[in-house]
Amino acid sequence: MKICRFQQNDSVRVGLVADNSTLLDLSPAGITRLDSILEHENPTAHLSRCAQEKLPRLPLAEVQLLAPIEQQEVWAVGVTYLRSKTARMEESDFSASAYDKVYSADRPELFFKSLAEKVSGPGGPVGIRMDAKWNVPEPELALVVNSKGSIVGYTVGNDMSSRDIEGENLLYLPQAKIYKHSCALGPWITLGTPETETREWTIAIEIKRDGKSVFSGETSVGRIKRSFADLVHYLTRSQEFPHGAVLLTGTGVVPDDSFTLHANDITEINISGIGTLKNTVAVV
Ligand code: DO4
Ligand code: MG
Repeated sequence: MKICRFQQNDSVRVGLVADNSTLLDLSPAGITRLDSILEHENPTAHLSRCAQEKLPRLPLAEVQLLAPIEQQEVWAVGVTYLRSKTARMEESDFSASAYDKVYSADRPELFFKSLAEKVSGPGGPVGIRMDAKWNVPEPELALVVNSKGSIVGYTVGNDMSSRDIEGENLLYLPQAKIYKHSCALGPWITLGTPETETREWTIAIEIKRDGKSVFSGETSVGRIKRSFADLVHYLTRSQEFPHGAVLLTGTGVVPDDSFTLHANDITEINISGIGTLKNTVAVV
């Protein structure tokens, strides 16, 4: 089951995605916020009951989808794929041993990424810093975690990053990773898939410039080195998330070192069990 946030006229509502072109507006069933589903003890059963009511059907093309997040903090883990470790070590002699060590250490690299209100949604901008020369998208599976620390769903994430700033000095990581429009999520949340099934999903990205493809790449969720339970365990250690959290699980697709994003490039990230998140690059 897939749930989304959308705007129609001036109101923000929650929808159940019925198929590739239609959603059911859940507001007549009393569901006006995602958290009423995400915090429910059985989100999919709750939603199935609500969906039995006669609900308005809306063409997806006629609504504005919003980032599927309300008040959750967004966090990210890094260096969870071998490809990411190798890319990071090549990017910086200075930091190479830190990336090498964190890939095999018990404790993962974990960093704060964004406040909910700063996240870009489907069709929104993703930023490249005006003081960076080497910028990339990072296509990542995002775990949707409720306030009890349970993984209740998944969405598509983009952990936009400035590789020259990150490579210059590890201590610049927050500047390389956290700036205006540096995080995008969407197009919706897929609920109720067990980790074993999610690990079969593929993550693909295509970047288009002036209508032509300039980069494409693909990986599999199954290549993430750590279990989801382990990642959430470290996220929630000595920490509370009263509104839940969204956790980006790291990138396994890194373009060649000669590639950098340009303003107006289009990024399209598809995760097979979820859908496609499309954004336009803007200099910030
Ligand atoms: O320390 C660098 C961050 C790596 C990252 O964001 C990733 O692997 O996805
Ligand atoms: Mg990342």
